Amino acid sequence: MEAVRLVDLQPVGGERGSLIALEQNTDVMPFELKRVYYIYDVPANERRGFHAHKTLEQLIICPAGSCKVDIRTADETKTFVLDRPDRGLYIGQPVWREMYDFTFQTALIVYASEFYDPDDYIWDFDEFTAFAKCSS
Ligand code: T46
Repeated sequence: MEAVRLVDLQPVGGERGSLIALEQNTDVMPFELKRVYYIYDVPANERRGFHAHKTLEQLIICPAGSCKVDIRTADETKTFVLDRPDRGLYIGQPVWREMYDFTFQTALIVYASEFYDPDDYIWDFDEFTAFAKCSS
């Protein structure tokens, strides 16, 4: 499975609006869910992320507004635009991520495979590059 991929989410829709349900251990969320957090009120010129994880897998969804996510793996650099509630970004590892260009009232919801653990973070880009080479 690719370390980073866009996933289409299936809305249940109709005249009353739309609903998307997510379940753990499925194609869209291929891990056991341990944590959910969300990010909002991000100033337009702010950039977040700038780290990788050693073990964490995540599914990131932008149900309102939009932002960009730059992704670096051992062999590629890619920019994803998250601007639809029915599309998510799966991020495994080793993946360096940076989020930016948040529009007004953007919210990002993140489903994570692990509890919060500061020791799982890699903040140094050179350390990430070495880690990514070892992992590939
Ligand atoms: C990621 C991207 C997409 C907690 O106390 N618990 C948590 O579960 C998280 C995620 C963060 N925090 C604290 C740690 C910091 O004091 O919240 C503060 C902001 O966290 P951070 O600077 O890591 O936020 P982002 O937006 O740069 O990164 C976050 C996640 O940390 C990261 O895993 O992949 O969102």
